[in-house]
Amino acid sequence: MLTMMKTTVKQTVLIVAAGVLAVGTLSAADLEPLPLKLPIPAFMGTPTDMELGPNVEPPSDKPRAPFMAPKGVQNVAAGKKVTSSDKSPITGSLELVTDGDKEANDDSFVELHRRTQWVQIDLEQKAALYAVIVWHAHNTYQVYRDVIVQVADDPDFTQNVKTIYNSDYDNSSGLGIGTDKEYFENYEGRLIDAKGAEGRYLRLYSRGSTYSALNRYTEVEAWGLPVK
Ligand SMILES: [Ca+2]
Repeated sequence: MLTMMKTTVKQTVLIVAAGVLAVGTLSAADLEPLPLKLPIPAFMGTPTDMELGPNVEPPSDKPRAPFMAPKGVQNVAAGKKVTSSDKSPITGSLELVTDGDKEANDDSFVELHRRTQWVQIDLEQKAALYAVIVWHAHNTYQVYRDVIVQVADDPDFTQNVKTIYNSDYDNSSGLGIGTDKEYFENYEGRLIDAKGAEGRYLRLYSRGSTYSALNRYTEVEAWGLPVK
């Protein structure tokens, strides 16, 4: 009897140890919901009269589920310098992309010219990114085209380039065919799971929307941890 009990305890210890190993480097205790602050919704409900192509994610009338990220992540894009493919934006200025104001107001966004354009944020040091959230324009129903998001080690995007989102299903922006969904803009912004992608520079492309040929950026957040 005593021998049997000893064996059971020993087996239990082994099973627990194997369980811990199987979880990997991040356990549930290391995660917490991303502490997002959302802007005021500029409209409610979902559109009923817009035709949805097969590449557009049907809009949801439910709040987004909390996103679990490593404890201690910060918006490492906050207040950081923004550059762009468009040297003379039509409306607003580039610092509005990271100024923390993501309300659907006329003074919250920069608006770039037509066709494919990008904004780029210098995070000032390499970071492991877990979630990138972009608000293009949540003032009215619309779907942005060719949303492509990349991280890289250098400002020219030649070193260690990683694409974390690409909805350019017909390669009209020339960066390759993407298989991510197009989606309706709303006050929640689009949360992109960056899966720990590392880089110092973050670049976001777009090619107008179903509402406007222009490219509006209200805010971009990049939640991550510095890489030493
Ligand atoms: Ca802003």
